[in-house]
Amino acid sequence: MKISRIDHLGIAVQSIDEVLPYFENTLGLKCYAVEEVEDQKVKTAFLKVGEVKLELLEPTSPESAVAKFLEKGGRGVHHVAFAVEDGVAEALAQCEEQGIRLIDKAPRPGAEQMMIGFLHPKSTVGVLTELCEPMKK
Ligand code: CMX
Repeated sequence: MKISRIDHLGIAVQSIDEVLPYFENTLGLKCYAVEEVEDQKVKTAFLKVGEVKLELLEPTSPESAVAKFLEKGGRGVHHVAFAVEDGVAEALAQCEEQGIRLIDKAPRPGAEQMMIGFLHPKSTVGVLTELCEPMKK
């Protein structure tokens, strides 16, 4: 697969409203989009740091993967998302061929008009890994 860049870092938070002053006032970053991703049961807020984005993730349901992560004591960086040039479907297929455990067998829609697919952290040295590409127009 060809990874072109880190697209974003996902950061799990209990409340976007509570943490935004730190990112905006202390770090001087600007939140440019807030979006709910129903499928993933999260509300997201995006900030740009150069080419890389930070995605703040607030669970919208106790069933959310992010809610479970926070409940089990997880804090801070939740996942790393790589932009793939040859498409998420192809990248997932290549990973599966190499014995990597997939969370998503096929790409699904995520925030920011991206198609996404997750690899299981047990297969990726403990780092929950997202592969993503812009949705086709
Ligand atoms: N990073 C690293 N490890 C993680 C993790 C994370 N974010 N989340 C869970 N784990 C680990 C746990 O620590 C646990 O390890 P141990 O067995 O050693 O304790 C193991 O994975 C299993 O964890 P679990 O609590 O039993 O959680 P689940 O199996 O129910 O779910 C996962 C884990 C990764 C499969 C699930 O969180 C998932 O499907 N994630 C992908 C979707 C997602 O995260 N969506 C939110 C973001 C959406 C977006 O960006 O738009």
